[in-house]
Amino acid sequence: MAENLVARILEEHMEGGSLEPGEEVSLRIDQTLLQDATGTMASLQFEKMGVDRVQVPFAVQYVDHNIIQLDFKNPDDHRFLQAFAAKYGVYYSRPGNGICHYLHVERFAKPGATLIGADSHTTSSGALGSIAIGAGGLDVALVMAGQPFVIEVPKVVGVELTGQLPEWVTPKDVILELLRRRGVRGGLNRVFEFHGEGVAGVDVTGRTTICNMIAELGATAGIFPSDERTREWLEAQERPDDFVELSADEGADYDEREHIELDKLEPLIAKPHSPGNVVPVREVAGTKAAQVCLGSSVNSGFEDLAVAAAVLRGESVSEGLVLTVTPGSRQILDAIAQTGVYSDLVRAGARMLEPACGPCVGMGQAPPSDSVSVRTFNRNFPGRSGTATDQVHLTSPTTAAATALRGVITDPRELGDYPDLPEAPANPAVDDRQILAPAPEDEAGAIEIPRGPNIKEPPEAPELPADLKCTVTIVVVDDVSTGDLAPDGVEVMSFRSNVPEIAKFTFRRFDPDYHKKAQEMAPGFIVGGHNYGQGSSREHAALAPLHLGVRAVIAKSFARIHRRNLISQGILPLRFKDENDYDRFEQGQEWELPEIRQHLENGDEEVPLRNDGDEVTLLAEYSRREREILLEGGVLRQLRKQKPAAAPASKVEPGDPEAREAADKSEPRVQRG
Ligand code: MIC
Repeated sequence: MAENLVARILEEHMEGGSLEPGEEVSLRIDQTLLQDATGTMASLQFEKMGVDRVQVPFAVQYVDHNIIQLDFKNPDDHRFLQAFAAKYGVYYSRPGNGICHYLHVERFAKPGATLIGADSHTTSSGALGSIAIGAGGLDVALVMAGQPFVIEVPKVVGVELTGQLPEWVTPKDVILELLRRRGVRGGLNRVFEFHGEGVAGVDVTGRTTICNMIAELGATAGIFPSDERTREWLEAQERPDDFVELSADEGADYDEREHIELDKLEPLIAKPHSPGNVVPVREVAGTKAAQVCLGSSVNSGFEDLAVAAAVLRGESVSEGLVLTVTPGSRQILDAIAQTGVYSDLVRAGARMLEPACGPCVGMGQAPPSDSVSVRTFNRNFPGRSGTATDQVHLTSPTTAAATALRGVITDPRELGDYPDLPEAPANPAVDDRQILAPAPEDEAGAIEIPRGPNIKEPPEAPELPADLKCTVTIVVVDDVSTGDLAPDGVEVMSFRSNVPEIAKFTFRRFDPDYHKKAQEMAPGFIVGGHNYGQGSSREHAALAPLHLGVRAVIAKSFARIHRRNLISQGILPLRFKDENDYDRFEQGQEWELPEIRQHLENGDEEVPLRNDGDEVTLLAEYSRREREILLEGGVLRQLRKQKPAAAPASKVEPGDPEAREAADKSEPRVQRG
């Protein structure tokens, strides 16, 4: 059978289970990634696992999200993370060095490798032919402690690209086209594998954009073959030895197929308030915009910024709006400085921001009330920008640049000929001095980890009781995002290491007093619609409800990462057997899951939920592994029970020379700072 690329890489990393779609497979992981907003909690959880040093061949901690230092909280977290990284064997990328996804593709991602990261956009590294998957912090901590990563085997969607992108149309439009076709639920438990003659025309930065936003489809990952483009990229990054050619077999099998004719694409835009709400730019052209934001974890590559600079060269940003520009990394910042792109943007009136996630997660630059903000970002969930009444549109850098020039949403094809762009510098400033290597093992024991007053231990669920009687604390609609559960923005995100405080913001968009009510009603249920918990990997969206006494979420369907985070934290995700039953639920009702413990022990897939003679059937579709976690009350409690405590299924035993050699080979060439 002609094999696709995903199957080949999974097979090479398989340690147990089966590769049948829908079954669980356990994977050997080559690399892990944490960023600061998820990293403190993951590190606190790692510390509970009783392991002295990370057990994966390569682990890295980036600092790129909680960058605004309004007070002590974020800098205290950065200091904690730096010491944690040095002590436990993790590379540490300093604040200001860049956005984790850009940096990982530049410096560390490898064709054929597996990467697990505590950020949903970890998928970006699929651009270099890695299987790169976003997960909750606790899941990443487990992998760092040496456990394999167990995952439901995804279906593989073969996306054939043919032809060439027309002028002004960009890789962002490719991913927006997939979102237009499939919506934000259309990628659940799927990996999108790109192939076909059109692939060669998409460079690594463009592939990164596509793989980054594959997360918006709810997908597990996206992947490109490793080809000439990959080789050129790795050579420019001074890591030619990381190149291996990789592609699917001729005529490979796929579970589903998509075909995108690149020549036929046109500029696209996602309207408020969902990345799946995609229309051609011409349908909204002429809409007045108050803000344009270029950059962030997508579209902050050299070419993305260079095209905007060329459009704006010698012109001025429209009087009616403000333009912000965020380069993806220090390397890109250096490249735009060397080539005059920076200067063109500055002269046109752009507000230049440091290389960090920035306004994409509401770290400043909130737009004015009720105004249209046109962003090259990946998410436009309501209020994510920091302004409750925002009208965020997501689009490509060419459409964003044309809009910045004209002041209204503009189809960039109206600008006429495509401008000449400066060549990217042949030798980008490949410089890893801002990525600090961990302390040698014999010095690590002496490192003290400073903990600021905002750093608090994570909560843990109790064991699952025999029967579970709970009050419905809230009933929410379809597509609730993790940003509704644990909001974005400077204020809330500075509590990422403090669950009791962050819990006060849970569901604030629906009810600012939710946290008080939930605590009064505890133990509680949350009732949700489809795609409950879409978006980010933040496990705070599970930890905060846990702190408020939530024991189960009953929904029509769940987003992949959030469902997994609920289970890891000991909260039951249950689905309606009959979706119409959703309408029977109201805040304040008491319902009971009788003999829930017994049902889980039996492996029953249907469980009753009762209320005064009324009965609803719920689906408890768990693997054996998931049932065991839920019965114990979460992964950490389960680990504590196991003897010896938290023994890692280490791939690199100290005395195992073969494994050590493999690990050494995969260590990147970063220097101690
Ligand atoms: C996002 O884009 O939503 C984030 C912020 O990067 C999150 C991570 C987080 O919440 O810290 C994600 O994508 O997982």
